[in-house]
Amino acid sequence: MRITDAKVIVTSPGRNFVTLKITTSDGVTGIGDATLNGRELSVASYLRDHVCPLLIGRDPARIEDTWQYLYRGAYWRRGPVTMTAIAAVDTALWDIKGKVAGLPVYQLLGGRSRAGVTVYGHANGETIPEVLDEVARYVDLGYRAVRVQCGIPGLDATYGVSRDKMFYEPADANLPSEATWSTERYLRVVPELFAAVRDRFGYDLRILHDIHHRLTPIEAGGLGSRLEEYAPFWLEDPVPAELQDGFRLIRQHTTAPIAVGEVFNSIWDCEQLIREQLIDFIRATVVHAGGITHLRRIFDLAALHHVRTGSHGATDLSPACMSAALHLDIAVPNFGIQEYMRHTEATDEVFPHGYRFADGYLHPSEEPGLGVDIDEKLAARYPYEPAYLPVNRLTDGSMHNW
Ligand code: GCO
Ligand code: MG
Repeated sequence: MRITDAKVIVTSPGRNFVTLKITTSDGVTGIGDATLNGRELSVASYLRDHVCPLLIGRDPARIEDTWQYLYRGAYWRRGPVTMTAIAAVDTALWDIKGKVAGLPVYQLLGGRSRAGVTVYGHANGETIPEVLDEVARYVDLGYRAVRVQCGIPGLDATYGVSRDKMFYEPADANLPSEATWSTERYLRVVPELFAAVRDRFGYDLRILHDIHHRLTPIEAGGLGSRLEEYAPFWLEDPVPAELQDGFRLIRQHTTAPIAVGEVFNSIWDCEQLIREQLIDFIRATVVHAGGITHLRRIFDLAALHHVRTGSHGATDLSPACMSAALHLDIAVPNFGIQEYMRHTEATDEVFPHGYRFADGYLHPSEEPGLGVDIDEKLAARYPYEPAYLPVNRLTDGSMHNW
């Protein structure tokens, strides 16, 4: 069997998605997510212009060899564009392997390690009472874990808060919108938010929070120590993670569990964080971290160092990524939790999939392969629309991390 076609599909059913579809000489097809939010067309071009031509005629069964060929063979290693493109190929090839074997991919990864994949939802609101109502909505839906994000008085917009509660979408403009940030104001609100959530929902619910790269290590250590009494399940991306040594400082000041890695694209981005046990959860995911093959390698390194998984699962990761993530989540020994931001109906229609939510768990599809497809006719009805994530400035106008 040979690869006879590799096609890049760009579609925007409410938001942009890039998908790679590989077809073999036996007519088996596989798909992989290639979406890089705000930089979608760069991956589409990388695939179309530099990867698809190399795939034609290759044996689709040789997943590891193809991964190495695209990684080593590019000479220029790593980076989000390259690794997202490699991920798309890798994911599509696993899909094909599963279909050829007649097995869901998780069976090829060693089989089930648990009954279901515990997921968390993203409860948000302008005010603390609004957030509490959203948490209640998730609890009613059966969620066992909820991430809480609240507006900051005096700031007109902040990460994680939106009008479209269930379908949070940060890429909101055709040129980056500008938000204002104040660490002082933020640090006053978060402990109040945690106190209110614990007060209303008690301690059985797992509570998470995303700091979204906004603090310095010492600020994060201080916030973590103030939140310890509310037993956070994790604090996410407390600081930008280029400086991995900075996490030692956070560790010296708090036992609040730390989750990092949604912007990581290779094992080398988290090798020190994992080896020195500076984090508790690794948030890398299939689409941005080199596919199932490479993410499994990251998860295995993490398992040796008491680090659990907590993969990114925002709306900008398509159902093709979510499907693949769930096969890994159900199989690996050190699974922690999976983010699950629901997609809109339009997105779900373009990507018919077999995973389902029940009782706070997501369950991977039992169909052979990954159990996800793309409806190309429908996809063609939604042309690409430029959309960017916002940028952030301090109150004096200096650029800050968004
Ligand atoms: C999350 C993330 C997202 C990102 C988005 C960027 O934890 O869900 O932080 O909301 O901002 O995926 O494209
Ligand atoms: Mg995040």
